[in-house]
Amino acid sequence: MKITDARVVVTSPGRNYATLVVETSDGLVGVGDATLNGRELAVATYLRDHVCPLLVGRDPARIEDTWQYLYKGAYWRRGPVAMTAIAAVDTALWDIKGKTAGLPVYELLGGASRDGVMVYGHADGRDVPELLDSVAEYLQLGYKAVRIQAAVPGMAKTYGVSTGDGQVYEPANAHLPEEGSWESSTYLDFAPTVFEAVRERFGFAVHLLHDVHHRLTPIEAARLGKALEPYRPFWIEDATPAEDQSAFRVIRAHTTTPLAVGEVLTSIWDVQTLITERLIDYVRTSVAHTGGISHLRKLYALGELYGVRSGAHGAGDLSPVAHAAALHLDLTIPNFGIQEYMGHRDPAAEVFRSSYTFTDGYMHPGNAPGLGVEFDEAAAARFPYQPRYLPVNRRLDGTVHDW
Ligand code: GCO
Ligand code: MG
Repeated sequence: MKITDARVVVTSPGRNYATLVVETSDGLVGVGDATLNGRELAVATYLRDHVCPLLVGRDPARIEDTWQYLYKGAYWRRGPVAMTAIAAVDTALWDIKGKTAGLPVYELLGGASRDGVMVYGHADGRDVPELLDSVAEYLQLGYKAVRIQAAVPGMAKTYGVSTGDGQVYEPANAHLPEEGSWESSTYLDFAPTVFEAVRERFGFAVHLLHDVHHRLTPIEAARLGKALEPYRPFWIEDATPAEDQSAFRVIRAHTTTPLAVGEVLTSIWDVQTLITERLIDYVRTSVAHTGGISHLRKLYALGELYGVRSGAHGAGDLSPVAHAAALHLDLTIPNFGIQEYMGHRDPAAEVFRSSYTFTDGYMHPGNAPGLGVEFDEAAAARFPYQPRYLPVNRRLDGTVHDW
């Protein structure tokens, strides 16, 4: 069997998604998610101009060899654009391998290690009462774990809080990035009161997660971790900017609150110190941005050695193809922790027909051969790409801060 065609489709059914479609001489089709939110066309170009021509004529069964060929062959290593492009190829080849074998991908990865994958949903509120209502809705749906984000008083916009007009909470603007505002001191006083209110109303049986989105200094993050200890968070995420691995030594020295990081990290080398020095508890690297199933599986195996569990990024800007791939891997690894699940807005389901299921807080990838997601190119053509930017964040004095 040979690869006969590889093409990238960028479509916007609710938000932008880039999808790699790989066809074989046996008539099989594999898909991979190539979406890098706000920089979609960079990955599309990387694939179209530099990778697709190399794929045609290759044996789709040689997944690891193709991974190494694209990674080492480029000479320029790592980085979100290259690693998302390689991830898309890798994922599509696993999809094809599953379809060739007539098996769901998780069976090829060693089979299920659990019955279902615990996922967490995103509760949010423009104030604490609204957040409490949002948490109640998730619990009603059966979620066992909920991420809680509330608007920080005095800030024009807070990350993770929807504007209430049906827009996803990461407002993407067509012309210029939207601007949010931030002051760490206000946030640090406010965050524990949010946890206190949620625990008071719902008790301790539900897992509570919180995303700091890279905004604190190491000692501020340490203070937050300590302040939240009585409320026993499942984790605090991205407490400091992720690229500074040594920051986590400071946070770790001060608090037992579990730490998660990694959604912007793209390789096993980016988390080497974090894992081998046991500086974190959950690693958030994703199938979509971290070189695909093949590379993420190695990264998780490293985590297993050091007691670090998975907690993969699964925001709505990772397509249903990436979500399916994540579920297959989550189902198999011994050190699974939790999987983020934000869902996808309509009309994404018209373009991506997925066979994964949600029951009582747990997801399953389904038993269709391959990944179990069909990509409808005719439907995709109805939703053309729309230029969009993620927001920029400023401190109250105007200084650009991490968003
Ligand atoms: C999360 C993430 C997302 C990112 C988004 C960027 O934890 O879900 O932080 O919300 O901001 O994926 O494109
Ligand atoms: Mg995050």
